[in-house]
Amino acid sequence: MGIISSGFRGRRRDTNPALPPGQYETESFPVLSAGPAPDIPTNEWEFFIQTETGARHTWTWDQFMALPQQDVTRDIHCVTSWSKFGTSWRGVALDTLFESVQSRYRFTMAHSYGGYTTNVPLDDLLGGKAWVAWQFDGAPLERAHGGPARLLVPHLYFWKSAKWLRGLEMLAEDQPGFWEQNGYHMYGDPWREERYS
Ligand SMILES: Nc1nc2c(c(=O)[nH]1)N[C@H]1C(S)=C(S)[C@@H](COP(=O)(O)O)O[C@H]1N2
Ligand SMILES: [Mo]
Repeated sequence: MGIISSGFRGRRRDTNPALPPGQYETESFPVLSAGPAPDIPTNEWEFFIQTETGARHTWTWDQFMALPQQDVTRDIHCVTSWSKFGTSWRGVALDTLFESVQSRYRFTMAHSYGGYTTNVPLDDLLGGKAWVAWQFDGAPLERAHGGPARLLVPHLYFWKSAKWLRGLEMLAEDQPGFWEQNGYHMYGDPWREERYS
């Protein structure tokens, strides 16, 4: 009997190697927002990166759309335990946006329209690991999911992927954002189950 039950266990979803510990797979795309979704027309949208000198690099929507675009397909993992495999996005790599930015600071705070914040180390935004995404599944990103554009940092829990992204503030030291001040982990690696601190 033991052999049979361990055989069944081997086919359970939670042994799927693509599923981080404590997660289950969903095919739907839940909406999780701490407040109402702001309405940002693209002609009023602006993205900024602010450095220690006070320099503020800004991109209008048209300037942002003129940058090289990338199509990426990644699994995403929400701290509330759902994971969604193979989500498809189009957007601008943070590597591209940081090409014109000089900073010695190694940490960032992502700021959203509406006031949401979340902290991400600079190393986790560079090296092909993060995007400012404006398309999901071939269509403009729905407002509920962060449109016109959101941060996409798929290797960290999804609360780090700030919706309605407005800009990045460079920081000398790591500081907690909205959920991190409310008990979420400062880093949020789903493979180490860094859910809460
Ligand atoms: N601006 C903003 N970004 C946010 C949030 C939020 O409340 N406001 N929620 C975060 C959380 S907790 C998760 S799980 C994901 C949810 O993204 P989704 O609604 O597209 O699934 O967005 C993250 N980004
Ligand atoms: Mo979340």
